[in-house]
Amino acid sequence: MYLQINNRKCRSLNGQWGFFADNMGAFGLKRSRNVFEGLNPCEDDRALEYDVDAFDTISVPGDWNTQQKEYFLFEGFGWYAKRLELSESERESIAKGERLFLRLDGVNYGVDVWWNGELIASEECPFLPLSFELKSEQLQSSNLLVIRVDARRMEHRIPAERYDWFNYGGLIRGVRLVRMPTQFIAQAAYHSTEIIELNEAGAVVNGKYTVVCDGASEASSFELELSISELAYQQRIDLSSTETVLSLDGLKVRLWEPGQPQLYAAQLTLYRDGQIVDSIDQKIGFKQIEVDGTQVLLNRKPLYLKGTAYHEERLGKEGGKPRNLDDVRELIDLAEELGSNFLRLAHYPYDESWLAECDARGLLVWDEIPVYWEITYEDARTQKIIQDSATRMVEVSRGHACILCHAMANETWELPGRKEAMTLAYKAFKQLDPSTPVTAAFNAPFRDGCYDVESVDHSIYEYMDVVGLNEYGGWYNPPLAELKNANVIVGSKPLFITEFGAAGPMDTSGPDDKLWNLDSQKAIYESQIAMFERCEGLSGFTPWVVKDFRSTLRANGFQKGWNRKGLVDPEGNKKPVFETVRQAFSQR
Ligand code: GCB
Repeated sequence: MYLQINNRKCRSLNGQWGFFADNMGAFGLKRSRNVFEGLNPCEDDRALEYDVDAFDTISVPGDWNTQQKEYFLFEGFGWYAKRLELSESERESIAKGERLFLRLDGVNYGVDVWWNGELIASEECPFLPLSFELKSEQLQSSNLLVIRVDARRMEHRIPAERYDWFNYGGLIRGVRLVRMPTQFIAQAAYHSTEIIELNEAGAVVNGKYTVVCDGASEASSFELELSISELAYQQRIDLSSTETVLSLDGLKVRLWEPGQPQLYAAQLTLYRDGQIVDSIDQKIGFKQIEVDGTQVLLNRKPLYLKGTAYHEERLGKEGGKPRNLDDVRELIDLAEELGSNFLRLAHYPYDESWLAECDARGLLVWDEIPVYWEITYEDARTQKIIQDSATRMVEVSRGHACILCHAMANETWELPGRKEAMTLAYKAFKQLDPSTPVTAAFNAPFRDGCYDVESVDHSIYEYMDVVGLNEYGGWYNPPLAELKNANVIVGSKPLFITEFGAAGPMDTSGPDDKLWNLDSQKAIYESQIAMFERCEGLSGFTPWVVKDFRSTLRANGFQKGWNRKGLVDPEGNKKPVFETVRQAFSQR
């Protein structure tokens, strides 16, 4: 289930955990499984060889790769162990009906969870929040939590075995225990703003609030109240099912948009037989996205995207997943310095703190499920991960004001079963968040001096509300000289460039037509940007990529395990192209 955190009080389990790197996947087999049953190795010979209390330690959140040298290239099973005390009063309240959930904010990749030796969950829904309920009878005063993270790259997974980034494994995001009342609001998301009237002072809008409650039984009567005090707005309804969609009509608001990120505090309260049983606070924003021919309209105005594209990798020469909010903020600061209005959070779902930051800063966001390059669409396991990822990603993001579009793929092509499998993602997106455009990033060959996405027969193209194009003119193909008169064809839908770029290793220089130096990187950018300016009707562009990032695919002498196409180097030092892009954005 998806348990939204909002402002709920949680007990953080972040910090030091026991850790064992198991390259054979040997634990959990036969007698060795006793290791996570918490048996005392001195008292019980079945556990003689294993002792979770003697594991090395590791920090959570954090990938394991950048925490110790010997884990750097480790892609197997990582076993995490933590002992947890629960007070008598905590256990009593849970025995009386309060509920307790273990929440993993995001794991790479698969996960199995044992609570006091009992397997309570096995999931493959990478990078997204997972919650598991712990029942009163499973709780003791001292408990052992063991989590196995399976970070192997596998053909049936998304992404599959080959991709251009680094496989940072482990409990990459926070872990917490969440105590909830018997009946509670599990999810609440405001979305689908429709502008009815627009003037200088603001707008009159309609919108929808989807609320999912858990535990509400027929024996009692439940009511749900929404209040937005700044707007003097209140609505109270009887709950007839666990999922409810509230219609908000005729609200006079200031709209949310880049440069004016107006947010409002909303409060939802759940009543049982007239008594408050649960309540949450969240921040919402009102913005309308429409597609009009080949234009994207934000609050009825044409939108030109000045984008910054990311990997979720922190600044610093080691790389690694962000470990705290400051790491995330430093990365988003770069987009603001560039003058961007849009972040492409490529190629997998990012921690929710990115979305909250972008809500507050007024930056639009593209989120993306990891359907990347080769995918085994016909495999039922793959289909399930695609559908679960699409559903969970949108459950997390749809209530955020910053969301511009949901992406179902990056650079995929016609392999058997593609359309059928991607229909699952499309339906999940549209069912949960009908007003947000669906998109994907496509390749198009450079033919007759042009890039034309519609010249390629992509079976998923019909699902696109807006289209992303990745092209690497000047870098992969064609050479820089041919870019001078090149063009991008905008077809029947809004099109924006989701990737272009060139590598620029630090401290290099050279002629424009020779690759692998900062000067030719800049020349390629200038030529590319000139092409975008020539291209009529283009909806914006996004350089690939803000920062050099680790990738095992990148193995020449300039790369040494890093994709060097960043506007800044791993530590955040700016390359000359940073200024090129900043200026181009400032002229828009
Ligand atoms: C692409 C991919 C991106 C790569 C990039 C590159 O088209 O979408 O993940 O990192 O090219 O640098 O080749």
